[in-house]
Amino acid sequence: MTGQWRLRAAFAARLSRMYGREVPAYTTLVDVSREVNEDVLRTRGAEAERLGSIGRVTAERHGAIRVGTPEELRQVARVFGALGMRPVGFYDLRDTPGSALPVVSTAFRPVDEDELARNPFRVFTSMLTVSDPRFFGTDLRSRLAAFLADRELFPPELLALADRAEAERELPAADAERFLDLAVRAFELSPEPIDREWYAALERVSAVAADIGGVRSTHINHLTPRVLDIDELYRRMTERGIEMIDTIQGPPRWAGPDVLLRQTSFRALDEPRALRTADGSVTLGALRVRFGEVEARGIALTREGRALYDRLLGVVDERAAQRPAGERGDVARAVWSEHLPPTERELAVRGLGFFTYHAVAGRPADGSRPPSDLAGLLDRGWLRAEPIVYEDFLPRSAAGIFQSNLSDTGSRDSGQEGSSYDADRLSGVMGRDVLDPFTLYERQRDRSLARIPRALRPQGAS
Ligand code: OOG
Ligand code: NI
Repeated sequence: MTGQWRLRAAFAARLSRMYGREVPAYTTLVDVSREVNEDVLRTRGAEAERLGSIGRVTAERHGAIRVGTPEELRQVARVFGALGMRPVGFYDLRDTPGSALPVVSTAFRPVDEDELARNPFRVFTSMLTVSDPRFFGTDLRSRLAAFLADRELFPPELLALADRAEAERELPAADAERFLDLAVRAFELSPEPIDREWYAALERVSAVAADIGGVRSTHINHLTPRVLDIDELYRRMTERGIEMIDTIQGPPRWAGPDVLLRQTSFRALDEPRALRTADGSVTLGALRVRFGEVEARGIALTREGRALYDRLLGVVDERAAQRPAGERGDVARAVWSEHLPPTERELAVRGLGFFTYHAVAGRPADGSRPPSDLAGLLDRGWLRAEPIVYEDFLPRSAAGIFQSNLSDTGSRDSGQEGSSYDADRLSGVMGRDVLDPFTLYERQRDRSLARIPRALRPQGAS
């Protein structure tokens, strides 16, 4: 029998092999990431593993895929359900200024601590908002709906195996093999010729719409390794002649604790694709839709911490607007130093970051009674705080990653009323709850508090 987490780990590993064959620069990225991680481990020692064991970090990937319809999203949720991955978070990228991104998204990932520790594979999954009149006029919308209704992304055999794996939380070895084979195949780039005119019609609205609705299959858009020093990674990739986008998205590099998520990518590569022209002949063309991305993960922020982060981004925008573009990093670092606590302890005490709390064995031997506040408990050695890693995504970085790899801005009719999508609507579509990331982190913290003796529970903590 193959249990769910082994299925998930095997799927991630096979997807990685497949993607490496399709996009050789990805293999370079994985190699350089591994080198950087080994170097960081050597120079920083145990501290390097504070946000995850080297085993976890080395195997860690996130993927991104894009589907066209609620029905397709429901199906993909079944495939990920088989792997113990649940939808977490809702991201609406449609209002991104400057580019047309007609998608709403969620991320499928494991939610339990031990499952995350075994294999944290996650997939950022976007669904085309076909019914949003800001992007698609009546005629294009009905042609698009008909095109999408007519395609099949996931064969019935795959879905049947997925349902079984989800219900039984395992599959017999031979079925597991078949499931993995079909699942990886569903995300390969299809050699089927693309209708050039149809693709171009969608591209005029949005390159993302064409990538999703212009072809009869889906494919993995990128697969992202995790790295312990993303600035060093950026330097080494650039040294190898790989042209990276001009920034690292998310928080700046600074002397304080890493929070949330920092990401960067290199540009989409031209890939040869067969194109069918209006007269029916097939020619070889090239499309640019996929790219390489890498990320560094930090500490999850509480709702208050996240609100502060979002506010600081606004401050950075304002100040950076008055300075040359190359100085944004310096501006961000200055803003960070003014407003964010420089230590993990402070992040915990000010309620800005998520931690688990643990009673320290052999606590103070001077016979004193434990203080009642978190700061006292930490400072006097009664409790130890371990950071909780941010397992999710950032809407602005996601939009930036989508955008930085598009050559055209596309078009959007902002005079129209957008159709409303939210987490509830996506939950209804999938028949599964889109989980709230904050609630998941809170639960993890609260479980740790419940395990420590009552006398050591900080006042005000739930
Ligand atoms: C997804 C872009 C978002 C991330 O890491 O924020 C993303 C896509 O391009 O389909 O993957
Ligand atoms: Ni990504």
